[in-house]
Amino acid sequence: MNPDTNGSPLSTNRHLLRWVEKMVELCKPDAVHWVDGSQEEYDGLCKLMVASGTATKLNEKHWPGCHYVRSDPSDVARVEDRTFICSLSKDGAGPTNNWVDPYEMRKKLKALFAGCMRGRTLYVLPFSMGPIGSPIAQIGVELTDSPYVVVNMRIMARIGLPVFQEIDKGEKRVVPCMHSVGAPLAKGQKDVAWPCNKEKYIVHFPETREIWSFGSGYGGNALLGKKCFALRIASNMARDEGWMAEHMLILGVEDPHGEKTYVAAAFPSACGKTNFAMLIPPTHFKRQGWKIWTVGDDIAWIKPDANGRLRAINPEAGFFGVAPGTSQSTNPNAMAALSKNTIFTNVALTPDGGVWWEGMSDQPAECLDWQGNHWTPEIALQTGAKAAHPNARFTAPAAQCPTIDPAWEDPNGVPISAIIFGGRRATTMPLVYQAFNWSGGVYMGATMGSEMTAAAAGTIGKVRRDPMAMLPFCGYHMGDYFRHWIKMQRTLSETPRVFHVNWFRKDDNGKFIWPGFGDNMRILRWIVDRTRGRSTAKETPIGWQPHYGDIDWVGLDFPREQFEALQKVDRVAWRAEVMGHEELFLDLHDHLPPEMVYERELLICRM
Ligand code: O2Y
Ligand code: MN
Repeated sequence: MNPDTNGSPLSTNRHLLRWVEKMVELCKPDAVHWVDGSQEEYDGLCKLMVASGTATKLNEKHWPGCHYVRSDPSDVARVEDRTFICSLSKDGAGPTNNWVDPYEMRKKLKALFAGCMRGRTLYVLPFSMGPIGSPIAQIGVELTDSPYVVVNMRIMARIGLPVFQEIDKGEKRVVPCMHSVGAPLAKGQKDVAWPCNKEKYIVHFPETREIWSFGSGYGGNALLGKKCFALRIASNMARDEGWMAEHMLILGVEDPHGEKTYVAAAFPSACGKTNFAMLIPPTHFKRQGWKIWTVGDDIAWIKPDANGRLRAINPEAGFFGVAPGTSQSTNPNAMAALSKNTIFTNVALTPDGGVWWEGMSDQPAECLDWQGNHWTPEIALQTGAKAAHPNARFTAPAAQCPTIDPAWEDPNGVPISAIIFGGRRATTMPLVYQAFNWSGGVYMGATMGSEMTAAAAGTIGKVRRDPMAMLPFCGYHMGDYFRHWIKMQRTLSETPRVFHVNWFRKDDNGKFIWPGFGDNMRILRWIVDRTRGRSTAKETPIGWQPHYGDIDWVGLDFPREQFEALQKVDRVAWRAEVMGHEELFLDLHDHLPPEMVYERELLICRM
């Protein structure tokens, strides 16, 4: 049967038309919809999802333009164990990625995708990661049978007609992204609210720059522009073309003279990346004229310009943020961003047609939890049931963030002066220190990590290394990735200064020493001052650290002794730390650049 086409193809690109034809032949959808990206189309798809029971329209008065979706309880997060890098050789993917022979995987995918869209519509969804026409932007086309994916992608990326026009110019390579929830419908079979498949495959073919995702409709598994393209495939492009695809937020610090300094920062998951990207400075700083501007909260594409300076774009157009814990007190900018035109997934639904999640505000007297069950504070006390899933998300347009940087869509990106790495460490790692130089900075990023909080036996307190926060997202061998970082310096006239922060050091009573949130501005200011050569520091075995007097303490009672406890470099603890670095390096040894070994040796000598 020929599928119905809701409107004719919106592109004349022969390669695209032929590929769509081939994939329609394989997946056998009932209809094909070429996505134009218009508001009318978005509204129509939302109505369709409401009618099918996938979405609920929220109370228009309090949540204008917002929708609520519950996923299947088995499909609530990225599935790292089902994520594959199918490079030609196993060695190309390295020991930190799942690898399957690409020939075998293609056979498997062909079988999975055969007829997988029966009873559904295939959406041809063109998207640009980065402002359309930017020399740093890249283009993809996602073929998906999920209207939820289309509406989320409209918030998270630039999509539709202007992207088809860009494709038709034929100047840029298009990354093909196949996606199916893997739940074909037989004739007359009623659909479920969140179709998905027990069997999940999130597959990347780095050499041919292809993505195939089957079985999940959720987040990073399904919105293929995000982790799959902007990190796993883009990291391969970046290595081959001399740029960097990083799991980093980008923010601008404006000083009282109006001078802006942009920094990029990599933190592992659950370390407050979105909050840091939207930081509100303490009152005294605000009075002086310091401002923080948000460029992005998750991914940075960083490229040297003609003068050898690194410039970065945020390839995304929205925030796919974790809802629990987000509130007027922790992140008022995120709350403003998500106040309209937002899609909420797996939060709780209140009786007045609004949403709620743990940490947002006082508990509602009752609501429906993320699985549709009646929830009250009493039930929560008795059973421990959460109203929102811990990985519940809001998909909100970045343009709605009050601190969005005026230059956030500059096609040439913003100049990056500093890179910050961070982790969640109760001990050992000081609040802040600066690497001595670029290769020391690469070592700092390569060895970063967080203490595990999962209750799995024997893992609490153990440090999980997450180099540059890229462990789940680097699309090739991690050792080669470090080599690429080292090599980047050769193309630069000026390297960014590199810093490490740890907001999570605890005292002997297990209490956090540092207040965090807005007070992180004090540390950020020192970082900016160092970058601009305006502040002093003292040399320590691990790098440069601020003196007590180098930090602006106005408005915070933080005695010198407490600061010293926070900044302490404990040589015994650091010896154990360096041994921990060895564990990761052993896995990567045959691809490790010599600089990593030398940096480690130097660190040991200084200890
Ligand atoms: O669970 C998911 O699919 C979302 S993962 C995610 C979303 C936004 C930003 N970062 C992440 C991440 O895992 O790093
Ligand atoms: Mn992320």
